[in-house]
Amino acid sequence: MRDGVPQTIFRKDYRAPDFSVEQIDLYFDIRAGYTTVRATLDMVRAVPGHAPLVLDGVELVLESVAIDGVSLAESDYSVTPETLVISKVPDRFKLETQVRIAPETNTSLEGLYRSQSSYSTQCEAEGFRKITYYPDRPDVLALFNVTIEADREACPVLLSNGNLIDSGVLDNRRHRAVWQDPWPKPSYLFALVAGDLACVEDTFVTRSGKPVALRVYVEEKDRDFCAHAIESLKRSMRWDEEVYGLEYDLELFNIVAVDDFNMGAMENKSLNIFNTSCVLASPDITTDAGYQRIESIVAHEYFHNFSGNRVTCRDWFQLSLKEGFTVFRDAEFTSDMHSRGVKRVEDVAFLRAHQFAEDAGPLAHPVRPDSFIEISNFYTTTVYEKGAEVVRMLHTLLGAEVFQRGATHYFETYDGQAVTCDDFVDAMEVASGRDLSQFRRWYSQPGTPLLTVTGDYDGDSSRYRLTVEQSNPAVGVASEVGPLHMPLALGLVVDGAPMTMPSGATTAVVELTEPRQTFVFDGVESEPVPALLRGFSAPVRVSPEPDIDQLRVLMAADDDPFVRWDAAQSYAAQLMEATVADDESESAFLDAYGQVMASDLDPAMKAQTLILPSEDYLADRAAQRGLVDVHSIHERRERLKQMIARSFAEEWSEWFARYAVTAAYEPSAEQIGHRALRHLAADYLCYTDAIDLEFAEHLYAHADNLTDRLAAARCLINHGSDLQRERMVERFYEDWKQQALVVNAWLSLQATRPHDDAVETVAQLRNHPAFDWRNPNKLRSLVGAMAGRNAIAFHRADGAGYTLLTDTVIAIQKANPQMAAGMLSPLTRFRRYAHGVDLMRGQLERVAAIDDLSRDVFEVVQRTLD
Ligand code: 0A1
Ligand code: ZN
Repeated sequence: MRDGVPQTIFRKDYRAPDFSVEQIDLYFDIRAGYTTVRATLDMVRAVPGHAPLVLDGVELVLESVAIDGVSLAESDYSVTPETLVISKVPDRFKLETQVRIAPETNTSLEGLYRSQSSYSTQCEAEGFRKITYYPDRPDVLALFNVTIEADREACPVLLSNGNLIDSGVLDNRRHRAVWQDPWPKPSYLFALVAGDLACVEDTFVTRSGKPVALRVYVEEKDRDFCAHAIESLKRSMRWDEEVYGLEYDLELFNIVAVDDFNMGAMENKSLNIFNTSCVLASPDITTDAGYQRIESIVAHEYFHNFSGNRVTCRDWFQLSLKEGFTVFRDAEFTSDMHSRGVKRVEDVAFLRAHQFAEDAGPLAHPVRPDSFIEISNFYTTTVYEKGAEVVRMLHTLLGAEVFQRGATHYFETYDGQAVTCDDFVDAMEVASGRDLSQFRRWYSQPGTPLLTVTGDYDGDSSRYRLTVEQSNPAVGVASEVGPLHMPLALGLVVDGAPMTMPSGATTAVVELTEPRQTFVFDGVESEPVPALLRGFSAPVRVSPEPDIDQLRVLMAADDDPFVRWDAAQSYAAQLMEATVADDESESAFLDAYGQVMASDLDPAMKAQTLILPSEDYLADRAAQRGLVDVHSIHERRERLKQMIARSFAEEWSEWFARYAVTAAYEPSAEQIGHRALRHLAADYLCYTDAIDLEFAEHLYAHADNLTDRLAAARCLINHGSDLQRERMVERFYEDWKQQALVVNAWLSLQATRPHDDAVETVAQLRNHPAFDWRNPNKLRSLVGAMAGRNAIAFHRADGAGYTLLTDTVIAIQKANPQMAAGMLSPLTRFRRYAHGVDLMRGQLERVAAIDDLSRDVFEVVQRTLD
């Protein structure tokens, strides 16, 4: 580290701000090469005393500073690399500053920067300090007035938050727009966009009859790709009215698409900024999964208007207050719009493959972290997805109606305030009249809890006793915070059917609060198979898993889609993990697999159930038993695929024909389900001997959509001859080189080919004209895809995969610290792997030795190696 060891910030040190800002008037003068920012802050001392004024500011060139109209001399203030300090200020005053910034050379994509031909901002979490001097913390809420001046031709569109209250033409081909946001907000929700963008417009009428203009701004060439985002936005707005009673609070809602963006999207008040990959859609550039992802991200950002913007976070340790809750809200939205079962299964698969691994590794942290060096490193699956699971558990414990009352109470009580996770739980306590103090432990306890279960059936008394013990291996058996409070949505399958509980339903929600607890069920006519976590009612692991006989019962007879899917996953996983292959178990598995194929499950759910557990999930399971051997996992999975392929060879051919979609492409549930089954069949056909992959050539040639094209290309690239692969790679690029997002998919296709030499391919592609080191989507699609989604290449025996990732991280870490730190993530799991522990650690040490390491990367490396 160049400037000494970066400072750790602790949650326990939180202090309310010394000053509040009632209003900020911002003036931007955008010129080629530099921008001048004038800020006038109406400031009030909030805590009596004589504390100096300390403002955050990074990479700003200070040109002037004045208080109440009087310029300050240099001796009146001091400037450090990250602050402006004025030691003597009155209790109420106007502070005026003028700074110069350089968006054109801002490669960090935080603050104001240039992407393609536009200027845009990213201020969460601490980007506003790269725009002007300000108390850049979420508990300082102010009214923002923003004036933007720029060249009329280069930047015909000038946007900021709130309402446009004035605009006009100026001399020298320049023009101006004045925006006023009537809602007080923290600086992280500020946004500005200036550029030459096309606008696609629509209207939404709120339930009380108020029209809202909806505008999506994109590059002219992308004008035709906005319809899906607009429809998704309208559905989200309606859903929030219907489910949460929340009606949009301005007359305008803008979405802007930018190509260079570190994350998916950002919920700036009334001016959401999106990564192009999360908003632009058409059958040729978007997959089925992409359509669904766009809908859920549009919804997520819209829902933040209340969970995040109207009620915001007191400090960044409370990030899950807005993120966990908003992920829960967007998941419920998707479940209501589409299939609840499929959505739950997808979310649990993601949580297990990614969050469980994070929670078991060196970067584990509570949903509400206790300390950080760089907050950008905490936009994690723990804060987002586990945070959402915590909210979901409240929903399960309290029931939908009480939860909804709690949410309404939360939005009403804390409107316009910056609050904490505890305040959220308080609202739920008020609505339910329940004591949730033990439940709060979820916010401070890292690690995935383990439930150890034993069942005891007594036929004479028809009584079944289920004993559940909870522990948390990551933090030791005697966890610091004590046992957690969690809902178990239990069912019992008796004689091939779910038993009706005394409540009349087949599920009983029981509450686990003790380290060890026994639940008793009477009137159980024969030995039951317990379904422990219907709907995955708590984010835990369960041991022991049901045995194969029990899994077969659950797969066939339980009435919960998650339990059926989970049983199928477990069954396949146990078979792949068996130390010796045994014909009898294999044929029993194939028999069960065939039954699912022949079942009347809806197509999307059937596809989910038939897709074997991912290598990531299998790796997480392996890590519970010892070290992970990714090559053995891959080989075992491939072997099982081969078996399934051969056993059902005829069915796969038949399915490939049967599930061909003849109607024009639309991302409807029916078509998506059929394509999923067809592509599953195509994948299995690649493992049968008799085929020369002609079906894949045909699929590509006749496709009218990206989902089919990628499925076909994957068959040819992963299973074809060298010639077939090379031809496909070339043809795909020639066909789609004009569409950046499709080119990204093309990069990923090559980066995820499960073969050693994907490392060399990726290394070479970094020099391809389609690659751009400064663009996060390209980095993620190429190097990120190899490291995160190609275990065979990444964990190559000679360590070339690790070296390639590390070289990339080192190359970008100064220019874009956030991206670099995020990309390091696969290396942080190094303790899990039998293969290459030393090599992986060696690469982390190589990064650690760099002397001008960014704060972001420093923190990740330090916490990992500690
Ligand atoms: N709040 C956004 C995520 C986000 C976070 C940080 C960003 O820049 C570093 C950008 C976006 C969300 O949850 O969608
Ligand atoms: Zn969010």
